[in-house]
Parts: sequence; C-alpha cells; structure tokens
Amino acid sequence: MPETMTVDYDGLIPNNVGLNDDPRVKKALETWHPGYIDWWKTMGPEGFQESLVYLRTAIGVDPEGWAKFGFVRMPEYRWGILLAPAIAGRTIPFGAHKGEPVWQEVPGEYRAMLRRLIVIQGDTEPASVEQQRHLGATAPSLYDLRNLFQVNVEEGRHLWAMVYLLHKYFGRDGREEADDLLRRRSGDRDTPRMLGAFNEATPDWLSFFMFTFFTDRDGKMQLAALAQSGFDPLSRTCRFMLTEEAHHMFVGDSGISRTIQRTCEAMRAAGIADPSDIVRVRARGVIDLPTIQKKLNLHFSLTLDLFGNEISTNAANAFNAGLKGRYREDKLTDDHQLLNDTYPVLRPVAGEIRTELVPALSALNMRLRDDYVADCASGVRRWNALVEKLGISFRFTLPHVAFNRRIGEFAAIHADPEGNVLDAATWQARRGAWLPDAADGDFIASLMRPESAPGKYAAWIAPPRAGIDNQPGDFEYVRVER
Ligand code: BYC
Ligand code: FE
Ligand code: FE
Repeated sequence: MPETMTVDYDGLIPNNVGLNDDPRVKKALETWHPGYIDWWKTMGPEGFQESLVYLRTAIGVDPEGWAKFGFVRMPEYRWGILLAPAIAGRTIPFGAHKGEPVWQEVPGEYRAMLRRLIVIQGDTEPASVEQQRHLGATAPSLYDLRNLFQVNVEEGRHLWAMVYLLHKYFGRDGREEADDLLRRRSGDRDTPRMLGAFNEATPDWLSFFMFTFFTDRDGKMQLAALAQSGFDPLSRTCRFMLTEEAHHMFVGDSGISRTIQRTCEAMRAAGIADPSDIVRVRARGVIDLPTIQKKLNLHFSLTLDLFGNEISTNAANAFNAGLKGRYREDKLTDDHQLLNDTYPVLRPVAGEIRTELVPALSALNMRLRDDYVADCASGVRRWNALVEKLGISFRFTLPHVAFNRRIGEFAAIHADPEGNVLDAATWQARRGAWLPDAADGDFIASLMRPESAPGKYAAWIAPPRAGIDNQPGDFEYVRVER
C-alpha cells in the first residue's frame, strides 16, 4: 500500500505524514501532547474518563475500511494526524493563481491569512467538546452516550489536525497559536472561544442533536470550502475530516428524528391530535413539536452567524488568494475567478428585506450560507415526512435568515421567522413564541434523566433503527466504571 494510505501506530502520535522522518515537528507535537491530554481530562467529557467506550479509530484513509472499533478509555484514544492521499498533479482550482501547481509550503504573501483560517477552524473543535462536556450525566441511552463520545474524540482529532498544520508550517507563531488553542475556553468571560456559537451552552440532549445537525453542518460546509484550498496540506486534512463529519451530522439528524418519532407516537397513543396542546403532550413525558421547532430556530440562527458577514473582503481575499474556495468548487463550471460576476444578497433596506446584486467575490460568505441552508432544508423535509407518516398534522420550517441574527446585515434589525421586520418592542414581546424560554428549558431538563441499562432508552426518544457497527440492540456501548 502507498505510504499515505496506512497509518503508523508505533509512536506516541499515530500518523500518515511520515512524522518519524520529521524530528522537529515530531518533537513539537510530543511537547504539545501532555497539555492536550491535560485539557482533555479537565475540559473533556465529565465523569467518564475511566469508562471503556466502544469507539472507532481511523486506521487508514482510503474510503473503504478506515475504521476499527473497540473498547477504549477516552484519554487513551489514539488521536492521529491523517491526511487524505495526495492527488498527483493537482493545481490551484480557483482565484488569482488558478491553474498553478498547488502549494506544499505556505505562500509567504498569504501566511497571515492562512494562519487565521487554520486557527479559527482549530478553535471550534475543542470548543464543541467543552460545550458538550456535561451531557454524559443525562444520556438517554448507552448508544447515545457512545455517539456523544465518538463525536467528542473526533473533534479532539480535528484539533490535532489543525495543530499539526500550525506546528509543521508556521514555526514559532504556529506553536504559540497551538498553545492558545488549549488556553481559550468556551463561554469564558476573559478567554472565550473565537466564534459566537461556540460560546453558547449545550444544556440538554435536544440541544446536542440540534448542534450536531446545524453547527457540525457548518463544519461540513467550511471544511468543504477549505478542502478546495490551493494549500495542499490543508486541502488533504480537510478532505479526511469530512469523512468523520458525516457521522456527526448523522447523530444530529437521527437524534432529532427519534425525538420527533417518540413525540408523535405518544400523541397518537394518547389521542392528542393538536400539536399545540403543549400541556397534554408534555404530560406524556415527551417534547412537544412546537418546542422542538423553537430549538431548531435557535440553533439554525446561531449557526448562520458562523458564516460571517454576507459581504466580506476577508472572504474575497481568501478566494482570490486560492486559500478558501466555494462549496464543491471543483464541480462548478464558471471561470473560478468571479472577477466580473455578481451574486444576489439579502439585506435590510429602509425597513424591508431586499435582494441586491453585489460583486460575487465579496458575497462568498453569503453563497456558502445559501448552500448551507439548502443542505439543512433536506433534513427538515425528512422530519416532515416522518411526522406525516406518523399521522400528525404539523410542519417544521427553517426560519428566515434574518431571524435572531447577531452577525452581518441583519444584526441591526429584528425579524420574525417569516422575515417580517419588527420594532424592538414587538420583538421583545413575541420572542418567547419563537425561541426556547426558561420554562421550555426547565421542562426539557426535567426529562433529561440518564438511562444506563443496555438496550434501554429514555421515554422521550425512540430507539435507533440499527446499532453502531451492527451491534445488537442490548449491546453495552459504554462500560461505566463504578
Ligand atoms: N463570531 O469579514 P467577515 C466546525 C468576525 S464549524 C465572532 O465576515 P470572514 C465545527 C471575523 O472573524 C466551522 N466573530 O469574516 C462545528 C472578522 O474579524 P477580524 C469552523 C465573527 O472572515 C461543530 C470580522 O468579524 N470553521 O468546524 O469572511 C463542532 C469580519 O467578518 C463571526 C470556519 O469557520 C462570528 N460568528 O468570515 C466542531 C472556517 N463572524 O478578522 C467544529 C474558517 C465573523 O476582522 N473561518 N466574525 O478581526 C472562516 O472562514 C471565517 O473566518 C469565517 C468569518 C467564515 C468564520
Ligand atoms: Fe470537527
Ligand atoms: Fe463535527
């Protein structure tokens, strides 16, 4: 097998980048390693550090059979540095350098821009682990508990992926950035994580599923854009990260589906036809559909902020430089330079929301966000098909992109989920109808009691259709140390 397909598991840091032949980087990573383990033990999953967890570990990077399953204590997980195979003769796919051979070293003129992109990407990975660290205490099943931990260790690996690039290609300031990635803390007043949504709480399992559906999907879009990069090491690392991201979104999508399923089944069993009869639905011990919609509204709008400003010179510069492309850039059939193109952008003008054509280069964040919204919509369609199949009359919708925004064109205005502009007083009076309030949070929290018997599920969520790695229904995915 070619050297890049198999992973060397002999040393402290599993890798397919030939770390043994690169003593400087090997040393730097081995020096960073104890701080990482320390971070994992103090900021990673609370209460389960000694438990044996049925986890998958990457043992190769070829599409078939890269995963190996087995019981591992999380601090002993083999976080590796894995790059997708190089593509021979690859050229820069877009921007001013389109058609030139891809870079194997950092182009000096773009060093700062590239480092910033890598640091921002790297910062989100440990942030999500921190946000989710208390969830183990209330897991609805051992199956879900295991999936949480799988997502967590892979986000840890994604941090390793960015830290490798910083150590290998950015010398001393790369080392400092790598140290800072372990220093910032989600939600901390003095040293918060870099992007808004990564400082929010993930208080309950419905939030976790919404986060992995909506926010990990931003991860997918951003990684897909960075996978197009002319800086080949970044492209290759993001390509492999994307294969892991698929599971994170599966956890979110299926978790939300199972929650909806259980609610609809309970409504049918109790003869409740009206989804807005919240009191009766909640009395069945399931989460009413309007509250699920509110959670959706919250996580969707928080995640839209992660796309930055609709109109952004940062994004234009990164594209021009060949560092960050569009979603599926290599499948698009325009000139990949966009110098004369325009793109429609939504913005508030004189109290209403209008579409304006702006130079396409400056609208790349908006474009990626549009692709993201379309991707989210397919999940919502599946949930609605499920609700219909279960005989309940209710439709989930994605709120308007102007709803509840803090970044970009809509940060200055208030809008309802249909995109009607509201004055501040109306927004304040009505926001509780659209976003979860304290009472909703308390109700959901009241359902969050752990279920730790193999094959058993909390009453608010349906069991999954199949086990992980084809394991039977009563498989003990996590052996909790008592
Ligand atoms: N919060 O020109 P603009 C994932 C700042 S998720 C705070 O619009 P740009 C994952 C911005 O930094 C994917 N600040 O920005 C998911 C800039 O500041 P400076 C993460 C914000 O650069 C789940 C200023 O506003 N990866 O992997 O075009 C679990 C002007 O903004 C925010 C990436 O994001 C915000 N939301 O766009 C685990 C990819 N938005 O520089 C993991 C890398 C903007 O003027 N990042 N600002 O001081 C990027 O591509 C871009 O930095 C962004 C922002 C898309 C984030
Ligand atoms: Fe990630
Ligand atoms: Fe993820």
